[in-house]
Amino acid sequence: MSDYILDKDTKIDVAEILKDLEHYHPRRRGWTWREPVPGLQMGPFTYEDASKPLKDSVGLPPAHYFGDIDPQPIPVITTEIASGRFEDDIRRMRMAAHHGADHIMVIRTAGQSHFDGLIEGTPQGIGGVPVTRKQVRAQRKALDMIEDEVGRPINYHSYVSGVAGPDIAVMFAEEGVNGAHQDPQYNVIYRNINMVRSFVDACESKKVMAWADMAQIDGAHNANATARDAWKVMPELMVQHGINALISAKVGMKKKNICLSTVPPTATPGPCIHIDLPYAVALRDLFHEYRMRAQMNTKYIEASTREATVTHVLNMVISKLTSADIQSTITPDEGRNVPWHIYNIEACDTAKQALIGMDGLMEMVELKKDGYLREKARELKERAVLFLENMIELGGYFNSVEEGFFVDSGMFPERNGDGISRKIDGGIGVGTVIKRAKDYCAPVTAHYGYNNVAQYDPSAADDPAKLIGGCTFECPEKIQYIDELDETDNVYLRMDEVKDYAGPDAKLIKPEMEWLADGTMMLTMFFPTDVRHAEAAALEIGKRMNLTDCEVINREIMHRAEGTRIEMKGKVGFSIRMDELQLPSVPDVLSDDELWDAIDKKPMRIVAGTIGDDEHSVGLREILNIKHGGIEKYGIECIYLGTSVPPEKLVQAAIETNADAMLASCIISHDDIHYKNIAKVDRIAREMGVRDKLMFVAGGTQVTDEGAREAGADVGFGRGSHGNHVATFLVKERARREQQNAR
Ligand code: Z97
Repeated sequence: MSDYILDKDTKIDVAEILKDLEHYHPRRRGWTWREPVPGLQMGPFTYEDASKPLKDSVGLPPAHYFGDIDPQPIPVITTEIASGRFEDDIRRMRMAAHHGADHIMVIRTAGQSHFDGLIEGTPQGIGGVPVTRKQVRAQRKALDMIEDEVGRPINYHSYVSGVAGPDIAVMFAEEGVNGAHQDPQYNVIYRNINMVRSFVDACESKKVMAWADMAQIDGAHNANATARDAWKVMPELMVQHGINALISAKVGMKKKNICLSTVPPTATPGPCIHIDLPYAVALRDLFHEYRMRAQMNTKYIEASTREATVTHVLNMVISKLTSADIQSTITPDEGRNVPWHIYNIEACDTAKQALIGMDGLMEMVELKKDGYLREKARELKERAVLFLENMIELGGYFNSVEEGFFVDSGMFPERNGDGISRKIDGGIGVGTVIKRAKDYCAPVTAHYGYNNVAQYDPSAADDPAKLIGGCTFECPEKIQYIDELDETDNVYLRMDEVKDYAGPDAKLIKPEMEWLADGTMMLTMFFPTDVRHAEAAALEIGKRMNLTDCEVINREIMHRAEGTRIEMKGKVGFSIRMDELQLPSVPDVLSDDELWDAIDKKPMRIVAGTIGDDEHSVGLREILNIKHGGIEKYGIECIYLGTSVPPEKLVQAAIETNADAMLASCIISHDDIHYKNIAKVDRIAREMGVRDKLMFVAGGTQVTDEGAREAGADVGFGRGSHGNHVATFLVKERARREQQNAR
């Protein structure tokens, strides 16, 4: 086994993950929920609905105001990752985990439900990427390392539906996949896979998933996404959930592992909470024994990330007012159809921010027990029950599907006759279900239904794999691992093409949105014109900036004639050498707390002015004023002398007020007047015998630290300096001088 481990400040080396994959086996099975910590104390706050904090993570942008805390909500947070290159997805998973995702869902983009077996290797193919054993193993291995890094188990997830469902379920159980979508209704309705076959396969798949303690997500969200009007299928959604949940429980899945995939069905500008909340309440009433996987509404999402984010947050208000055990975050990715790193991460942050922001909400508010909410919820449940009764009258599920009962655009019992209809003796895999022969025997663990093991060994009746000394579930070394099969389409070739950009020792760098070195960047621009001209102008600008593959991915009208906001993607054709980058120096700054503390312990007073004939006071005020984050903020007493202060007056004022420091600001720089005036202050202070006692800080847009020190100041602050930089210098310099004097 390789001894590769992650270093928190170094990029993950995907090549290392791929090494020795043949012998890698996952270290655990099963789904993990977060550990709630009621009354969690973090920084200055107490949380009611938070879970165990992470060891290493990236907090929300304002976290630094609160001691860099990163509280984690209770629901598991999902991110869906599938850029098409699993090797790139591994890096995205690490970023997502650090932003709070602990459910990484790899979506299939190849219509894999129609593949009748497992796919090996890691083909990129055309038209989508299949989920394969190698991909799953590599990603689980990477996630095993990432979960150590963040200090929380990460659930890895993909799909078991489809003609090869049972094969995939077995592979997932072997490879330590922790959750999967499994719903025979998905096969039937959306993939036209034969219904008899789908339900038989579902039993086998669910049995395997139950053995592996995997969480299951159903496919009801697809009805929302497919229906003409998503809110009209609310009664049917409950029926779909019920069918899959009950079959799963009967096969032996624990109810706490059966998750309903629920979506607030409508979106703004509809009055969405008014419609979605009664539905959410009804669903939780009916299915209180099961878990809720709250996905966001994707049906009505457009390319505006702002809009998608608000929808996401409104959906999470519903989650909070009702419940969500898993909170999904697919959001703008899906609407924009651009699965970019930043959108995965932003959506994780949106979930974390919204849920933590609503911490403790239900201690303060309560959903009404009567009136519209409860009446509407009851009505929806009644409609669902009627739907079920109607199915029974028709002879059951199969007949109802033939009758086009599902995804009809009418709100049941209204019917518009436009539901999806499938034939009992039609669809992919029709006629493939064969009754098991009397002597049928499968020496495998977690097999559904009749299995005549006793004919060989009665003592193996409850443990068929005993016949062969354990199957792949008990003996992972029996798993047949097949590496790449396609010499022209595999991870090694893809990685070779971008090797100079990859890993901790990358030599080159390019902007990236989706795949390593894809060169893609997004530009946001505003044009004072209508949408057509704006779009054409954007593309022309892309061309003149030498970008290739320019495409407008979002356009928002500010006013039909006055203006349009455009977001455009394009690719740069050049790379930058890492060793030629000019790295900005790291400013030496103490934290706000440290600065407050230092001034609190020992007060400080300064005098300040723009010196010579300089009337430009804006910069100095930025450095001094509390309003602008200046040094006053830390309790430093500032005596502002005004503009055009003669150098001798600055020194005198410092003496008269018994100040610790003089701050001289000089913007005008022709004939080096700024440095000449700095030198004057220094000379006068020396002549008056106070230079040693006074710290002398110079600043201005044309002032450099080096130039200011040469002219006689103790330090120089140029463009981009802030109050905390100056305060840090003053506090540190005072301490240095005190130490020096003590010696
Ligand atoms: C999600 N946001 O949460 P194929 N089985 C079920 C599914 O829902 C799906 C598949 C299989 C969505 C993402 C929609 N769901 C995508 C119950 C897909 C996928 O290989 O595309 O046929 O299977 O899931």
